[in-house]
Amino acid sequence: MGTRLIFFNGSVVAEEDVHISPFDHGFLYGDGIFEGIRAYNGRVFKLSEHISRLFASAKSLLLKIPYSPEELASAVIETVRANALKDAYIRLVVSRGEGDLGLDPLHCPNPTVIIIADSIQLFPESLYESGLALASSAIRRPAGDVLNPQIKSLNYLNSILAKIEASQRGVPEMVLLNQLGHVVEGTGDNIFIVREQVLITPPLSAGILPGITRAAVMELARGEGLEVREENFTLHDLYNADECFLTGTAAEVIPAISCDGRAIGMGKPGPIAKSVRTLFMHYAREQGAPVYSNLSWL
Ligand code: PXG
Repeated sequence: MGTRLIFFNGSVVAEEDVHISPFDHGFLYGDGIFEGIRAYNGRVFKLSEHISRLFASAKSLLLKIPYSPEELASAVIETVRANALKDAYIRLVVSRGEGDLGLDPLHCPNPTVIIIADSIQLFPESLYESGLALASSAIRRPAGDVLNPQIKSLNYLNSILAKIEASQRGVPEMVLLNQLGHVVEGTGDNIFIVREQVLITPPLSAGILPGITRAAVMELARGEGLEVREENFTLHDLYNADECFLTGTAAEVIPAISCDGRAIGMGKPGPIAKSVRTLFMHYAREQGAPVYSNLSWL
């Protein structure tokens, strides 16, 4: 892998030339926000949705992003182009910036903005065919009045604790519940179950990240005439579902075949999960903001 080119506070520079202060509050306190975005086939998927979600997270944290949404969208495209990528995983990070050794964000006048364009493989390829085994986590997602899961912040310790549990339980991914015992999401992905041909996913009010893949899947499934409901459900409902799958920018659409040792449905990827995955992968390749004005060489 050659040197990656990174957007860093307004210019695209070599990875080695990115210097972030030890006093950056993103590092000291996890004070900042991010987006994980993908480019497929020379197009950035759902770019304006990701930019909007970033600005919504920033608003809640009173973090002033020093660019307009349009400027930031162009910076994402410029970074992918600078790295000559067709398919990419893009990480856009805005931290509170350099301050002093105190929590107060008012002492951080200049947010740090970074865009990385690289690749990601969240789960091994074979799991997309065979499906994931899940386990339910003892770690609860924080309630909206503790740390709102709708804010995509740099504090991922809640998910990281669950990931540690995943490796100890010998499964690739965990399912988290909220404090009411409702299933909410995975460590970095949203969850759907299928029951009698109906897709069910937890509502935003359960305390989830409003996933952009989740929204795309809901729209695609409805376009195929499938019923999709946003409804709370429990582990019992998950164990007894006909099918289950997870969605996320990194995870894409991946079937799940068991949870806590209970087979879900037939214990193999179900027909709706498979067709939603196929629909999504086609859609992702065709949609999105073009990175290269002349797409003919692709
Ligand atoms: N829930 C959570 C908690 C997430 O972090 C999603 C759902 C899915 O949202 P999108 O918009 O991507 O469909 C996420 C996104 C990783 C990784 O390495 C995961 C995410 C972002 C970046 C990296 O697992 N999660």
